[in-house]
Amino acid sequence: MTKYSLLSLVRNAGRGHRDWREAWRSPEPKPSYDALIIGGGGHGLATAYYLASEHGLTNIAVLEKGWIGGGNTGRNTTIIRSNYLEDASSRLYDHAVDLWEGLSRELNFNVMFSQRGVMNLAHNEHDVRELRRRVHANQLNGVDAEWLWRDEVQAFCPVLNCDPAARYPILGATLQRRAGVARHDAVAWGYARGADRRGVDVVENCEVTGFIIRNGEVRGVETTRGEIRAPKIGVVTAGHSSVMATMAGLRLPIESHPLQALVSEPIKPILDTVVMSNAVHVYVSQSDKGELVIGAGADLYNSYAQRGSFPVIEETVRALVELFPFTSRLSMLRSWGGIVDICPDASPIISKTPVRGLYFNCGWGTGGFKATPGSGWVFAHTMARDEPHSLNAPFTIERFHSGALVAEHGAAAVAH
Ligand code: FAD
Ligand code: PYC
Repeated sequence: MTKYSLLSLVRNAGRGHRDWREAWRSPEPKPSYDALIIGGGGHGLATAYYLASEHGLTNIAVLEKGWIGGGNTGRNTTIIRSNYLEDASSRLYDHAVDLWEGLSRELNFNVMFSQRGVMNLAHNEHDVRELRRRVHANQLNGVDAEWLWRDEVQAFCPVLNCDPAARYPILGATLQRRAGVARHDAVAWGYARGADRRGVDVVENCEVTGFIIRNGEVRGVETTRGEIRAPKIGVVTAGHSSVMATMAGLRLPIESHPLQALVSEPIKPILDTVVMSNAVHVYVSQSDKGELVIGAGADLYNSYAQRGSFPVIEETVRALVELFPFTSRLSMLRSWGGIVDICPDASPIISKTPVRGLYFNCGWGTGGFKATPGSGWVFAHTMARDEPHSLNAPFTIERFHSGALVAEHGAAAVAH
């Protein structure tokens, strides 16, 4: 600890929880801006930050119906990796990992990016073939990926049940060492503070209820706090993308499902990597507080409720105990759900729309947290230049007409 941070700690401890400087302002929305972002999750806030920092657009606002980070950004299990199969996805997600590596410094806010590695387990011959194919594809794309056989998996993660007599024995695993986890709230807070300091208005408790569209061009939005005009509007409302599209007279090829997660009581450090298994279906990491952070597949029905059904939790915990038998005596503390918008090819839409000036960034499904900085970066480019960056050009809405899908169901690694 430096002399200055010690002084700051003493000064702040001495005054109790009073007179904290706001990390970002709470401005009244202005009647008009040069651009609006709808949705104050990580992706929306990152878009606003990069619009200001990379493209000089500072007369802009983020409109959030609740509180920033209260959607999927604050509800996810924070796994970050870029080991996707298709070239287009590898490039997009790996660009995000590059940005994650410098993000705490860029924002001067500790997002606690911890590159502890992510393993995807193989439990049968099909898994082995499919995952090794992905390792090869990743290596060809410059994404760090390794294949581990069972003994190497056991050495890398000693608490994992690698008994060959297990019901679904572990035959091997992929390992991406640059992958890991980050602190989800800090990502929203860091981008909000960074955007605010560049002049962006972050407006919470402001729900968008309609679009003002004239002659095929977007002119503004109706909100619970009045009408706000802008010639460019980016919609980044995971879980409600179809709802927003309908307001603009558009239809998206998206299905919305609940996705749940849960945490155990805190325990001493025991798991220093991230383990994902599709076959028994669970993924798990250990938080800095000591809780095991656990998730699995989406609930199969469509819903806009931010909670799922108990059988999914039961199945998830069963899989957890199978892979980590020591967890059988752990109490679970709490569970929650988010709503994930899933495209037919399990890849996102980052795109212009048939309405001029209206852009959508959505469909990240069960796996968009990892992309947050990269998604904001390319979406800011798309909005500022009115054309996609080469990194997101394959992810337009038109692909559902042309058939140029980016099929990533395997690498999405979460059943839906
Ligand atoms: P959000 O954070 O949901 O932000 C959208 C915002 O839009 C919300 O705050 C919402 O209130 C706001 N909004 C909606 N409608 C309106 C309106 N009309 N007006 C104004 N505001 C509006 N991804 C990973 O990469 N790794 C993981 O480990 C992972 N685990 C997950 C686990 C769970 C349980 C869940 C639910 C998701 C998980 N994901 C994971 C997916 C990831 O959370 C999302 O893809 C990502 O966080 C989406 O970020 P966002 O900023 O687009 O959305
Ligand atoms: O995309 O890696 C992922 C993920 C893990 C948990 C939910 N999504």
